[in-house]
Amino acid sequence: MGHSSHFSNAIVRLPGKSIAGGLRAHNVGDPDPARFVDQHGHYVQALEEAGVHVDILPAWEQFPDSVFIEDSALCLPAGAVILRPGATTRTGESAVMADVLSSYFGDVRSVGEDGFIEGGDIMVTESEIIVGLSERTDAAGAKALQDCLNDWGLAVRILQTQPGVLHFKTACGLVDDETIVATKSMAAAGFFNTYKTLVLPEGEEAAANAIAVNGKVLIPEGFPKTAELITRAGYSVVQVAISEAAKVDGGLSCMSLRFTPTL
Ligand code: CIR
Repeated sequence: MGHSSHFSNAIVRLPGKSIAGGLRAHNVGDPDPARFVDQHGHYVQALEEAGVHVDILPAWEQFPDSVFIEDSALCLPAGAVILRPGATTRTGESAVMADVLSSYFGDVRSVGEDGFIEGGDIMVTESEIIVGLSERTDAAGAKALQDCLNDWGLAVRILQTQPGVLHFKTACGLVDDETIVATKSMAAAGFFNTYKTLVLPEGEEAAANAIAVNGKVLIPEGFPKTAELITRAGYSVVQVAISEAAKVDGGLSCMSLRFTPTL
């Protein structure tokens, strides 16, 4: 029952009509805003069914990618840290997060403005915080996070996310406090030697961004071999449809901040 997989609360932000303007590495067509809202509702329901109280922020049309709220802040047992997204169209998303998170945490800090760091590049486990440098997260941003967390006694390990992978957690996710599901390539990189790992079946790499929530494992719908792999490993798997988020490179972790408040 550790802090990296058990949470009482989550914050999400509704997708806006501007979602068609969301960033993506490859264009496979725009997300349908109404369908996205519907799928988002089911995502919220899956979190609630896992015992999480979900607070829903309104859509923020000015920032098409703001539904991917994980990239703007990091929530930890001792407090929250406001991040600084590295995509220029997203940097402004974090401006409101200190206000939002001060209702839940007595200690809300900020990485400042020296570098860039997005939540998708941060994996919180029981023993450490892993930061993957990427196109969105640079060394200065990672160092700023490390400095922020010094007096909370949290170890930060900085790695290089593999080329062509948007975020570190695009290629891996936590399924419990000590087990990580990862693409074959990420699992082979040697990052997770002190963890148990489950290697995703060939062709189902897009299912890597699983999230562990209070004993359940949420995975994207449409990856039957992954569902079987994780179920066989003894987990209670919940499949969530995220086709619209996926069109703009969004996954399960990025659509919520999951935490247990200190206030
Ligand atoms: C972006 O490119 O920033 C968004 N379209 C997707 C962000 C996904 N975030 C995440 O996986 N943490």
